[in-house]
Amino acid sequence: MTTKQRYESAKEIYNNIGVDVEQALEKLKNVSISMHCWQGDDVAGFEGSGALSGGIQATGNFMGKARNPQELMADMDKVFELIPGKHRINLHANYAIFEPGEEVDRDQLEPKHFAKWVAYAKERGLGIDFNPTYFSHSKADGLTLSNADESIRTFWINHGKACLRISEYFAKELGTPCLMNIWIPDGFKDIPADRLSPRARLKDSLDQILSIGYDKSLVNVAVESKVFGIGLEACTVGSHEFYMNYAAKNDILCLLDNGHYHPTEVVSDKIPSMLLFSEKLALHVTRPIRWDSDHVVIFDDETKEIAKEIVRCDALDRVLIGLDFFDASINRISAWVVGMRNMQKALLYALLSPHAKLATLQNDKNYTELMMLQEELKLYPFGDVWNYFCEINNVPQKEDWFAEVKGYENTVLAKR
Ligand code: RNT
Ligand code: ZN
Repeated sequence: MTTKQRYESAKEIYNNIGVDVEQALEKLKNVSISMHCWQGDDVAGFEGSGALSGGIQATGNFMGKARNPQELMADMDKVFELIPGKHRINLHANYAIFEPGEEVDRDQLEPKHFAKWVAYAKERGLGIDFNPTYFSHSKADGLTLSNADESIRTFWINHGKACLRISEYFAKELGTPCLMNIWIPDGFKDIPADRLSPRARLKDSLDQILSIGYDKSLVNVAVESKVFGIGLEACTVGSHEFYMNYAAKNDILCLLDNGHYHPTEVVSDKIPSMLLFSEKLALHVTRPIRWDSDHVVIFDDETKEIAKEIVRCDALDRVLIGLDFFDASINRISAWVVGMRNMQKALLYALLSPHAKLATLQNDKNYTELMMLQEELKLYPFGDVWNYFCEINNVPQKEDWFAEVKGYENTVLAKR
């Protein structure tokens, strides 16, 4: 049977439970996922500053990591060839591209230092999202925006302001709003004596950054909380309560990273609550194994549940989906492709669920049938619809994309 024939048969099976498969494919085609640049080089960036700091870690030493902008861009191109749809790229400030002699510190960054990224994105019709980089820097040993040393705190406030201007530049150049997400590693290894003052300083620093004024139709500012980091186990200044309140009061976005909560706490459950109170929500989809390990996103239960909540809340245009993982132990391009395709698969899986029917069962307290149907749905011919989606979007189906990655590994990565 051809892919198309399998699809037609699957479509009929889904139609029988009231799912409009064509509409699902149409919706999926229009979802752009923000692909994080930092999977390509283990969060190294182009400053040559050395070790990754801030309590995050990439482990492994697989061959062929991107060492410069050209290599990173070429690797990203390879990924985009292998995933259906049109997407976005997510850059960190430490991926600025300087002309020789043009190097500046992070508080002095300007749009021109990202002109090459804009050219890259324009040529390919991609949007850009952005992140100030508050780690891997001599002034970022433990505390940045919450530092008691005013000169260090001011340096980081200025970095935030510079990044807001750069985010506006991206949005204007590319004609699509830029998400600027603030995550800082600030915290304490051991029991602090004062949890209030660092948080008060962080609050003031954010106020100062936002005070420069920016066009809200161009830039969505988000704040990303965290429960702990390596070396910052006892207290995180930018905690969930801190940022959820800050975002609500200042009408900016919360970004939920599903590696940043207690191990049995799930982001999927938070999505509907957040959407009741905010117009937009941002996500970092990742896979934490026992801690915020940033493993590659797979097609697992929580990824599916996150996708289901987005779809059920009819919020595909309100939830800004980005990925956040960095695995250096396997082919980095394969890692990207697996993660991107899995996020799309999870969305398709959610779009192929008869939500109204299931909700009726819940409302009627028909929990027996609800459980039965939710379980049976798991074996519906989802893969046949996915393969057809790949076919009509001109990308390889099933595992066929891997030969491309292997070829690239042999001809390009192995020579680095
Ligand atoms: C760290 C946060 C943050 C980073 C990136 C590199 O725990 O998840 O989003 O992963 O900014
Ligand atoms: Zn994150």
